[in-house]
Amino acid sequence: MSESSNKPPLSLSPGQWSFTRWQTIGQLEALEVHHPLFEATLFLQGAHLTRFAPKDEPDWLWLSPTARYQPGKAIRGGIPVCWPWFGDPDKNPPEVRKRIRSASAHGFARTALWKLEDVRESAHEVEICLSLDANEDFTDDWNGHALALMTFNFSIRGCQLALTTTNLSTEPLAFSQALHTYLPTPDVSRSRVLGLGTSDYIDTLKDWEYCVQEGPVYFAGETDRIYQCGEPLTVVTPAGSRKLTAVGSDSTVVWNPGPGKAARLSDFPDAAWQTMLCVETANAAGDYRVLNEGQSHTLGVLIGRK
Ligand code: TA6
Repeated sequence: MSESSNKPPLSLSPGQWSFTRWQTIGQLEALEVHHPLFEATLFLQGAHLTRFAPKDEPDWLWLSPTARYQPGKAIRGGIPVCWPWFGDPDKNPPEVRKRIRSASAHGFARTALWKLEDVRESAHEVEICLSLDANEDFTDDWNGHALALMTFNFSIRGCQLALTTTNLSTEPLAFSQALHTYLPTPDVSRSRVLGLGTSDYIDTLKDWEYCVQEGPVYFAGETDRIYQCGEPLTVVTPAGSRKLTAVGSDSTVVWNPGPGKAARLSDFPDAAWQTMLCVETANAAGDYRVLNEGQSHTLGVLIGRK
């Protein structure tokens, strides 16, 4: 994570931005970054990064060709922010579950409108910070009060995300979360994830049975696992390798819908399961976090070159 000492200079308003500009895509507001060294697209809804590509390189993130850009609709692809719970509410630990009043998966942050807090630009990087005050406006979904800050740092090295949660209530706050990264591959059947070699995991497709990983994770149809591991991972595809380095995480979700679920997913072409995979930096299952009043926790990931 970039230290405050070497933060790029602050640009106070859109008029002073050199590389960043507002863009309307579909019905949503986005920030487009056109830097000499990289490009990125970031939506205010969900603090949702949908595109990051260093100059002269293909996009590092997968985005559905049938994604929709409508208020209240999660964008399929990029890096959805799953917060203040991950996955099915009923599959969360009781401490997390008791705060959830919605039946929706992955929390409300990814469809909420975040506030732009800061844009910093330099010859080498762009940093963008957004906030979400999860207050009484969200009581239909959740019983809690917390501030979420999402900081994105883009450079030629890659893109790093940091999601900091601060408990603004007087009660301890239990929550789960994930940075739900979609990655592209020419062929998922010839792709693998390295670094989970001996980890325990929950196989959500085998009635949430506990299993032990042996060696690389391959994809032979639908895969949906919560690994008890927060170590650096390498995703190897026929197009090359990508390294994911986590911060504040001891769980990683690996997912591919396979042909069956792909046909049931929204905004997802039936054959698209063959050209994507998700490696999600998380605090999921037993790795949920509890914050006392005023305490903070940061979940982060650096997506970089191997
Ligand atoms: O992270 C894996 C997962 O929980 C899968 O079970 C699948 O549901 C995926 O997330 C996508 O969820 P979404 O709500 O974005 O369609």
